[in-house]
Amino acid sequence: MKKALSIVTTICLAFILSNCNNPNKEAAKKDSNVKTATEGSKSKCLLPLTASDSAKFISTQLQVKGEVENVLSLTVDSLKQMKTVEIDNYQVVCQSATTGKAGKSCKGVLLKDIIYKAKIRQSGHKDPNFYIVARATDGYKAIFSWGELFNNATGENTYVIFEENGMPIKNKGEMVLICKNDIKTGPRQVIWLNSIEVNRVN
Ligand SMILES: Nc1nc2c(c(=O)[nH]1)N[C@H]1C(S)=C(S)[C@@H](COP(=O)(O)O)O[C@H]1N2
Ligand SMILES: [Mo]
Repeated sequence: MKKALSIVTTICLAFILSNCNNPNKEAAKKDSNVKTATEGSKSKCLLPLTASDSAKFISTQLQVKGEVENVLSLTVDSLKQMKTVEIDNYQVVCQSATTGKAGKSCKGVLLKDIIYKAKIRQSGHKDPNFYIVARATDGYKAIFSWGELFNNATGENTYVIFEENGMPIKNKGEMVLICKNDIKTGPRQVIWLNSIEVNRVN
């Protein structure tokens, strides 16, 4: 009898606790009618956006910030002043697909060179534990580690591009981050790129 009573009490307590007001839940409820391109594309890669919708996501500035000595605000014009590279046969392959679209030729700057310009606040060679977050205006993001960019072939294959097949990147731009040596290039391609953030793992 005593045991049955304690089971009932436990169930009641669990029920009460699960109904406690969770502020995150409330915020999520409130914003549930505001859909970003990323939320709407859980299964698709990008929402089928009209030109005027995608215009809202276009970013003309790229902020480089976080654990850096020089916070930068870059534009396509400032990237053009840096060492630019031609990238041949870049193919976007979605995580869920086996084959991608035809390869494109692109023009861009190595992400590594951008981060060199901003200069990571690194105290010495025993301070390599940084991660770099590339974010887009729709909330999409990709991460890279310091080791990948500065001590691995990925660093030679990760670019911020601003031209595709000789043309400025319009409705998916103005700048796009790509990592050419990823097996599936879709997940770490960041369209509408607007920030690069350097963070230290403490
Ligand atoms: N900003 C942003 N970038 C993004 C996405 C997104 O939803 N938002 N989707 C990704 C996915 S899942 C894929 S497969 C590719 C699709 O790129 P494409 O439209 O150039 O083929 O972009 C990636 N980059
Ligand atoms: Mo995708």
